[in-house]
Formats: sequence, C-alpha cells, structure tokens
Amino acid sequence: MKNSIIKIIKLKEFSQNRGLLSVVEDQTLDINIKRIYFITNVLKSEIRGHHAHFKTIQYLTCLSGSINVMLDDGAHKEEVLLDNPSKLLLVDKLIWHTMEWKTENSVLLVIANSLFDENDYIRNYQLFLKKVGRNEN
Ligand code: T46
Repeated sequence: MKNSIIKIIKLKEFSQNRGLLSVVEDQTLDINIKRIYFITNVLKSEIRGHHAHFKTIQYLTCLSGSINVMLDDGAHKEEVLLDNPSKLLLVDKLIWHTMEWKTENSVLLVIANSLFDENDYIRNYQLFLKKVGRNEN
C-alpha cells in the first residue's frame, strides 16, 4: 500500500486559560527557513494554489479558521482539513496543491525553504503530470 502524501507535524502547544501558544522551532522542520508568508482576507469558498513547485518545500498551517488542502502527487490525490494552529502540513516539492477557504478570513501561514521565484512554479497541470512521469488520458 502506498504511503500517504499527508504529513502532519503536531506542534508543541501550551494551552492555559489565557489561550493557546504553539511553537515551531528550527529542529521541528526538515528545511532551512528562507521565507515566511501569510494569506489573509480571503472569502469563504475561495480556492487558491493550483500549482506545484520544482524545488520549494513548504509547511502550511491555518492560524485561524479552516482551510481544506488538496495534495496530488500525480498518481494520488488526498485532502486534509487544516483547522488547528498546532498542525503543520508538509507540502513537498512536486506536489500539486490547492487550498479551499472553508471559513471566511481564515489565515494561512506558510514556511518555505526558498525565496520567491516564479520559475519554480509549475502552473500547468499537464506539465506537472509530465514532470512526475504521468500522462493523463
Ligand atoms: C504556495 C501556496 C501555498 C510573491 O511575489 N512573493 C511570494 O513570496 C509569494 C508567495 C507570492 N508572490 C506573488 C506571486 C503572485 O503574483 O503573489 C501573487 C499571488 O501568488 P499565488 O497566486 O501563487 O498565490 P497562491 O495562494 O495561489 O499560492 C501561494 C504561494 O504563491 C505558493 O507558493 O505554495 O500559496
């Protein structure tokens, strides 16, 4: 049986009556962090992503609200709901991904191992399938 594409890291968390504190430390991740970005002000049902990266490896977490992430390695598709800031989802290179905002104004935080480079994006699904050695028919 094939391994799941979904790899979740559970963050160390400190929950008291003052709220929830979650920690990402250098050793939590298998990457050297080069960039952090966050996506805010998104309407409910909006779908973003629709691409893969040649080299970039990322970790996604939903800081507030809920976002459904679909991952596709060219052979299998899997979905995971990010609805908890203590869950970090690994999105490896050469994984086609889309993110659907299940709740308006959910906040997506992304930790990446590269600086932004548009040439690292594969935005055409057929090219993606070719790159991962699959052809759709
Ligand atoms: C990803 C998912 C999870 C920059 O100029 N610098 C940056 O660091 C980023 C991330 C984006 N941009 C520009 C590129 C586009 O002109 O911001 C614009 C919107 O980017 P995009 O349409 O790719 O956004 P999403 O939400 O579809 O994808 C983003 C990341 O771009 C992508 O790498 O994996 O979040």
